[in-house]
Amino acid sequence: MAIAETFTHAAPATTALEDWVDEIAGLTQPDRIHWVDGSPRENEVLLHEMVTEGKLIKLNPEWRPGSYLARSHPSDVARTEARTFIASESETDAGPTNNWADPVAIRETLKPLFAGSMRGRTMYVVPFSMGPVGGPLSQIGVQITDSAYAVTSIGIMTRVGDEVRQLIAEGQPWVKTVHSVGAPLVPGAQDVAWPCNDEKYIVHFPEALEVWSYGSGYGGNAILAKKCFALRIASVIGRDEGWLAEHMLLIRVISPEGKAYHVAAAFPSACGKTNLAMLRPTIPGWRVETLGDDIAWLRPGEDGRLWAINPEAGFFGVAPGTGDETNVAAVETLWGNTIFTNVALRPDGDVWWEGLTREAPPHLTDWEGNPWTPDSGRPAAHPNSRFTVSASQCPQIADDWDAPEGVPIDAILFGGRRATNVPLVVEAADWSQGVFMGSNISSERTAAAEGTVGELRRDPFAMLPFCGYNMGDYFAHWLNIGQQLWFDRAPRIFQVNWFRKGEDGGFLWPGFGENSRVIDWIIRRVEGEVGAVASPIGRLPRIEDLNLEGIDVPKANLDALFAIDTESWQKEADLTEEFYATFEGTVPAALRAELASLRYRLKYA
Ligand code: GTP
Ligand code: SPV
Ligand code: MN
Repeated sequence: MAIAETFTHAAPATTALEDWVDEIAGLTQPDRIHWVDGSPRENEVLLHEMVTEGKLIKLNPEWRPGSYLARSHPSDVARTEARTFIASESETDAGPTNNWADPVAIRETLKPLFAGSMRGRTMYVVPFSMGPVGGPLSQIGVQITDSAYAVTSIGIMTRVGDEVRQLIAEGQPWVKTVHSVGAPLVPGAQDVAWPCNDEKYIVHFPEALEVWSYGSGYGGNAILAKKCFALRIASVIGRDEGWLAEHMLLIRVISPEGKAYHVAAAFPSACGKTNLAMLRPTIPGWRVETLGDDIAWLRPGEDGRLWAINPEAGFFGVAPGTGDETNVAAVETLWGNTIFTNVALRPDGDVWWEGLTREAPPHLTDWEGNPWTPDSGRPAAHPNSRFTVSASQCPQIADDWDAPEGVPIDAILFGGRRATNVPLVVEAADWSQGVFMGSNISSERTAAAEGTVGELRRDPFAMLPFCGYNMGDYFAHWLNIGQQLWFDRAPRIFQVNWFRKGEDGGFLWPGFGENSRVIDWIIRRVEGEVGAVASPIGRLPRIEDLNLEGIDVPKANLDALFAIDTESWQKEADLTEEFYATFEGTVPAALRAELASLRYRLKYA
């Protein structure tokens, strides 16, 4: 029996939803429609079907129960920023950092692509909630997709179920998202393991609250609840309603005295969010509980504090570099019930990637399905290979991680991957200097998006690929949010950089669990327990205030980690000025004033 027949069942009548589903089915012409209910049994059937169709490899249940490996098409391994568009009514609303598309024209472009694009396939209708269903900070949406891989991923990353259809029936606003891999099957044609299309479009309609994605099966292009909705569309909703949708991890830090603090941190893609989210402090007495690893929605509360939720329900994390020595909590999270994409396969039916263990196994099948040995001269796992796993499996997830009202934030961190210039940690004097720091994040490119790895680019608030509206307006919105927080209750803002390198090209700071030493200093600053040294770029720690007990970081490294080279910083200020100049005058005066005072301090300090 076809799966659609097995699972089609009575659900609350939601005319608007059903009309829309009919309309999309009329356009895309699927063979079957399957209303996804999010049940474990449905998930099992979908996974089983994909194994039968050769789309997933079932891993050896002895090592990795309930887990699967997907191998993407070699061309469909990361977000495609050049094919990602914001189709706002006015071009200025998308500018200058997004690709803008005229909404009327792009709908005309998309229509023939989607016409018949689901022929021979099942069209899945997936109702989902971002944040706990019905929560005050939560939002709902529906994804239509012809990819079962996307359905099972959405099932892990969001809350899927009929309660969402109930909310839609009750008239709650919802976001419409349509996804097709763009690979219709003509009768009798053999399907491939990873259907996709060379032509790709990831198009957002912020006014209509719609996302249309064509041609890609990869995470950020296909799990539309994630970057497309929870960041690009949600940032627009947040602009209009007075809150923030951010590319941030969320943690609770518990001090040796037993006091809890909440920290949100924005780092660009593949720059350490999942790692910090699952931090295992190396300094005695400190504990970290995980709340989220990629996205946070933050809203000023009536108490003058900034409250945050993680709208997701799972982790779509970078595999390479995840091992017992770096992120043991992630390794433990991945014990089972995980979908891996583009990692290597071991002969015993388990998975492997660079960094999982110190030594590579002697024989593997690489992410493209070819035989691999350690002297093959290429990575066994794709650098952007990922795991998809439920947040609830994380051994250090906070008990109340899905509390609908969220948690109050004490500190916000901005960071990037910078081999030079940016110190290990520096504190902003106030909200406006903090927003200035956020607006200036720059980072070396990683494998998380197409482009040249290693090249330095500006990535304000780690939101360059994810802000759904005008970046200058977004800066102003951050400043406005600050004004709604009561002065002494606003989170303190810090800039961090785990990636500074020495002259030998090695990292100056051991990173990972040792980052707890930086968190310790940050919390003691929040508590006003330690002083700081003024520098032209912000407040630096006094070395004697850093807890460095039990690690062996040479004095020369410490000096280098905090060295502020005035000349390089003047160049950095020039780059900021050039960057701001691309904003056609929309950079708020307060940030231009921050730049001017930075220049002043660099000159006269
Ligand atoms: P996205 O999921 O793409 O948003 O990435 P992310 O920000 O969650 O990055 P993640 O934590 O997955 O880290 C990406 C890479 O950075 C991995 O290879 C990590 O091993 C490495 N990394 C993370 N933290 C540190 C650190 O403190 N020091 C060093 N040297 N590398 C780190
Ligand atoms: C990122 O690239 O920031 C990710 C992966 O977290 S994706 O969902 O593809 O955007
Ligand atoms: Mn991310």
